[in-house]
Amino acid sequence: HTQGHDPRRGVGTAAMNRAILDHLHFTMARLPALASRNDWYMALSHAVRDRMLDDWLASLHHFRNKELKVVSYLSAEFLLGPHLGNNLINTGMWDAARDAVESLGLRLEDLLRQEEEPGLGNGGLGRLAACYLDSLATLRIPSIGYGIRYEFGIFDQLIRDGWQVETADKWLKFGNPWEICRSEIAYEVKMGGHTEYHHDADGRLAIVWLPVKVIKGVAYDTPIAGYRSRITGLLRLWKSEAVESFNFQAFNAGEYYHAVDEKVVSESITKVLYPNDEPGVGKLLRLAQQYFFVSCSLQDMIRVHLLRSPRLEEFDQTFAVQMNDTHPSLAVAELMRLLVDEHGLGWDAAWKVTRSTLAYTNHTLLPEALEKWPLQLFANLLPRHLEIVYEINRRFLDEVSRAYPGDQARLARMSLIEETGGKFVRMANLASVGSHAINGVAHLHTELLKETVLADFYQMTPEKFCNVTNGVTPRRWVLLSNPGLAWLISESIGEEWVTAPEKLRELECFASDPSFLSAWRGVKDANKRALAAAILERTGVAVDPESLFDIQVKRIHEYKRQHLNLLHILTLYHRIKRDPGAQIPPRTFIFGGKAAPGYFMAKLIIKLINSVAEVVNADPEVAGRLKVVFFPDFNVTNGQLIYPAADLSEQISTSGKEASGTGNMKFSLNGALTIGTLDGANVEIREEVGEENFFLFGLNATEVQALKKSGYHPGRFYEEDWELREAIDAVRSGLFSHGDAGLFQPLVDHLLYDDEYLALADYRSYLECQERVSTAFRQRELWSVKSVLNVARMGKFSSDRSIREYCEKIWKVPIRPPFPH
Ligand code: 26V
Repeated sequence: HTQGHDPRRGVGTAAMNRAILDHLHFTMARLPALASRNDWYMALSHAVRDRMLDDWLASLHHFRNKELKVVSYLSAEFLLGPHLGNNLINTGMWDAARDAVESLGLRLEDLLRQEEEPGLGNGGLGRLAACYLDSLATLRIPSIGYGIRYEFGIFDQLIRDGWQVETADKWLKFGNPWEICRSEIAYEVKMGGHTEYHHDADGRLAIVWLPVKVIKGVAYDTPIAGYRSRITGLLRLWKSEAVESFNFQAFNAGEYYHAVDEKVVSESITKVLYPNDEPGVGKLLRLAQQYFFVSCSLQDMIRVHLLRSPRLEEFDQTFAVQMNDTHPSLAVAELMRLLVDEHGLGWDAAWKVTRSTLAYTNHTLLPEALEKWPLQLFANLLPRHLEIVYEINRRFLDEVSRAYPGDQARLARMSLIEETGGKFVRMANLASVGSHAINGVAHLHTELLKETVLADFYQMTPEKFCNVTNGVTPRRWVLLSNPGLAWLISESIGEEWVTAPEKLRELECFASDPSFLSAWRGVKDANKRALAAAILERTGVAVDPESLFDIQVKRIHEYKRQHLNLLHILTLYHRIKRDPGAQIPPRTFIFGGKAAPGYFMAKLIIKLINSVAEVVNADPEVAGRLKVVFFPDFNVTNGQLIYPAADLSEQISTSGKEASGTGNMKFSLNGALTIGTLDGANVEIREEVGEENFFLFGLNATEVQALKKSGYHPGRFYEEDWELREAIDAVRSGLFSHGDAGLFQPLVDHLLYDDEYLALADYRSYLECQERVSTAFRQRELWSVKSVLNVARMGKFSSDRSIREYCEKIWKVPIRPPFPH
């Protein structure tokens, strides 16, 4: 390219300054004197986007290159977080943009803050997809992320009187400079109706699906910059619209308004993201969302494939398709339908190519989280797909009976259709049967998957199973969010760690260098002061940056045990009140996370956190020693502020319940020490950082199973541990609810009489472990050494490593050498 000569491509300060002013004028139609902060943000973002286009267009061209297999990541969620800062980092334009913005009398920080983050995901699963897009582009692998362009992403969380209140996330309100609407890339998606069988002129059977409704999906493309890789990935999100035939020439007003109603229905498909961790069964609109985006994506892939080759039997050489959980698992039936019904392939040829194209990642073992759709609902929306599912099932169960003659129970368990008490389509079974590879997201999770929910499938086809432990991108989660730490690391060992994080090991020898350790601590302290300022601004609570920042941020769920954390806080509170001389280093407990709107217990836990905070923070007897904060609206943007400021990372789920966790990795990469159970990726983090640098407590997964089997009685733990009793009784007494003893009764009863997640069983072990934390934190120098060693040994958890493993084990995509710098 002609960078440097062509002012539209120049990345120097002067060229950027010019470009921003040009966009303010030609794109935003604003005079500088009258421009709002959003106008400047938009102008800057357009200037940055312009400079991503050469690489992007070159990268898109790769889709036509027969030699290159394209990775297609199908996900109902992409929790991207703000683009601007990340794009400046990855493209290397940060300094020029900052200087250009300053030359205009503005501050880059302010413009970065202006961006509304695209919160198109619930939590870990959606954020993982976003980290993987970053790594795919960084590793120069041609890739497309396919998903849904929700008009409203995950709700914004407000806290009113200690309760969570949800408000609509109007992220598109001021425009989105990062997306390009490709009106000409659009597909029709049928829904409802019935099927008919006809014989054509040659006597061949033709299957016709006569839908009651047809919806159009339009592509919205967003460029995903790789880190200095000159490759820009594609995120293609589908928006639903009414089809062209939308009838404006209706005969009468009634029909006209009916046509308008139809348009509203069509557009409603991609209106809103569902909170996926809400208990309760299938909503029709959610099934429609899943089918809609899967169908658009597969039609798009087939179009791309046909540009390369007319032979659809070779589709698996063009695309490796990863299904992110079961949300896109309709891909199994839809690809069969497209190949057989629309493109005339025989069943066997279609099945062969379907299986070798698709792969399935499982993200949870919780039985209530395994998707299944009521058969009638499925039949009504997708009549043709149900026939296909039946045919897949018939052939599959034949195989099962051949492999296990007479084993009726096994047949019933493996069937794609559940028939015990109400009929359902089991999406995990569909995904498993239709894939050549099935993976879990951490070593322990994969082992448990093979032993529990997918045991029958593992026994029949063990070769399909593998593990790919999750990872996070060090670009967003260190370089962008923790520039102080990134700078200190690069000063010491060079910059290669950003794409070769195993190099972080070289930090180990700095762990004995007092001046390095004090600089390290200086970075942490500055990050803590920044978080303290944000806490004061958003909650009115003043916290001491010198205190131990003990942080638990993640979705609120009983299995994650925020209430166990609370029991520790209550115990410390009582200990200090009983013995004001108690040697307990000052702590600030910080919580953050959203509860699914319909999940009563999770919302009650938020209320309890806020109620405990109210009492503890106002009590002069613990002033300067304990503070409790609920940081509202935990999202990617807030995470970037919070992870770098943590001393202690809370990863305290019941062992065997958290598939992997990825927040655990973000904390540790930013120098926090972990207190955690042997669950998910914690196990591997502890292996890497060393057991002496990890605070372990609690039952392991085997012990959890054994205790449950032998009959767990939480009441006994309550009876036998007076400090636990004191903590629970305080909640029960109304101390935290202005005397209203009933308010937290459901939570207390749940703990005493059920306690599905064994909080009471792990209480004592957790407390003892927290005492070890307190002791360790008093030796600040030693704490910093452990912090450095944590970061030095976290290289494994870069999402680049995860993506390389997917390439090798599942996608069969060659790993390209790093881009020469
Ligand atoms: C769904 C549901 C639905 C019913 C109520 C309970 C419940 C709980 C959780 C979920 C989410 C399942 C899928 C998911 O988000 N899994 C997360 O995936 C992350 C990325 O692999 C992983 O780090 C988290 O441990 C895992 O929970």
